[in-house]
Amino acid sequence: MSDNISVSIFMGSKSDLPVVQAASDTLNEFNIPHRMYILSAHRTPEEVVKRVKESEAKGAKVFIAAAGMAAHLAGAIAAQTKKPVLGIPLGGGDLDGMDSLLATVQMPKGVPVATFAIGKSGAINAAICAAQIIGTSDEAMAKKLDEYKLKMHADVLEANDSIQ
Ligand code: RP5
Repeated sequence: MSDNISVSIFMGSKSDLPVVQAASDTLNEFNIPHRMYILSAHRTPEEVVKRVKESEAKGAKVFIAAAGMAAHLAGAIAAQTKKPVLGIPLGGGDLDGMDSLLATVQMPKGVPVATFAIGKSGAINAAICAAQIIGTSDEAMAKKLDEYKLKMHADVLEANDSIQ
């Protein structure tokens, strides 16, 4: 049995899972092998480094990192890898995600984190973006993305028809 993965998802706390699950569900829609880690840049920094290296050894091409509050997880991962890192800022703290948005997006030059919307929409978009990155060199994935877009288009038109 191969336990190769294409994407690794990290989240800072178990409390993040209800939102981050949407990223995993979306990767599953595209049949993208992945695994999830609950590890914190602040509470378990050494374990984060170890699992980034483990993910790369398992073939991860893209990292997704979700955290709330002082959200340093995506940046801490980006410091350890040359693979693209997609950051999802999470709400839930007293500042409703504005804290994690700024902490995730404001990376110093040389260490990019591609930052998505706060919360579930960001989690879904990060997964779609991971599919798009994979799709740049994988024709079958590019085709699945075409189908995804066509379905989204058809769903909106159907909703529009349903209220006429
Ligand atoms: C962040 O702090 C986590 O990503 C989470 O969003 C937030 C709160 O964590 P818990 O106190 O719920 O574990 O590091």
